[in-house]
Amino acid sequence: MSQIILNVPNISCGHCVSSIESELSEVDGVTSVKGDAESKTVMVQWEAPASIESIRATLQEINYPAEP
Ligand SMILES: [Cu+2]
Repeated sequence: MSQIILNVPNISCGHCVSSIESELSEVDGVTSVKGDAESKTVMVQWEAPASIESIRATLQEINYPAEP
C-alpha cells in the first residue's frame, strides 16, 4: 500500500473536501481519502491498479490539481 499527503490549493471549504473525497474514492484501487480544508491537504492511500499518476490526473480533472 502507498500513501501520500498532497497539497491542493483550490480547497476552500468542507464542500471541496467532500467532492474530492467522493471523486477520489471512486478511483479503482484507492482505499482511503481524507481531506482537510484548513491545511488544504488530502491524504490518499492506494494500491494497484491506482497510481500517483491516476490520482493526480483525477484531481486535475475535477479542478483540484495537486501541487508538485
Ligand atoms: Cu469548497
